Amino acid sequence: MAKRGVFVVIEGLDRSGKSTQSQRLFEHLQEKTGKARLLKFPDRTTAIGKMIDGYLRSESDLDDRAIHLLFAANRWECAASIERDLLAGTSIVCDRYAFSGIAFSAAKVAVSKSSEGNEVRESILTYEWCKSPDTGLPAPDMVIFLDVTPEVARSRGGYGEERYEKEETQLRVKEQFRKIEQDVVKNFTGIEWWNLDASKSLDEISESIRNLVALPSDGVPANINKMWM
Ligand code: DGP
Repeated sequence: MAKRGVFVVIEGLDRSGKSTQSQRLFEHLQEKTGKARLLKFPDRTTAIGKMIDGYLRSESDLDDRAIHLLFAANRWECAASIERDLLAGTSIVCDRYAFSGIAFSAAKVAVSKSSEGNEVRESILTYEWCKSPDTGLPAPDMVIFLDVTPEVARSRGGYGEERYEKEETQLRVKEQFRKIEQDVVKNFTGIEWWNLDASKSLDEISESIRNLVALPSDGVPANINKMWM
């Protein structure tokens, strides 16, 4: 039987260079092993992905729970093929996964005014609620989080026009990623979590990622863990 492929997720805030690094790692694994697949979530090409795309561009408005479930469903659409490919020896590089799912939804706040006239921000969805729709998805072997400061993001041309691309939102999302990291490190021994400084040059980051990914490919466990189980 073919040795199982390695499953690597690249996570990070907007403007952290995730998509470039995912592409580079995919090309590296393809060259090294001949069997690699690049995935990106949200996958805007499916029927569910098109609804997500309309929401992100603010062309449609959806209930916060409904859109959260659509993002998760968009990952579930690929779950069986991820598992099949890994077992057939194909390595998978995934640009965002369930970790973005939790971070972006758990970071949502409702803003109201207190009786003194101060702005009050309250979470809309709890962390635990955000975790549950992705429970049971194939879990990656490692998550590489590209850490970028708002200053660096600004120097790269700032955020774009989409719904979450605002500095205040990104800072709250970053806090949620820290919480997820602690959760993974404490409760989920099957996943390695690495933080990389995304302010370095593209080549330096690619090299660090290649060095990290060389480790599990030598000894990937035969079974595939399930998210949060
Ligand atoms: P990208 O195509 O990588 O630029 O991602 C689009 C935006 O969607 C980005 O601001 C992050 C956000 N996002 C990605 N995955 C999820 C998810 O599962 N849930 C939520 N709420 N937002 C997500």
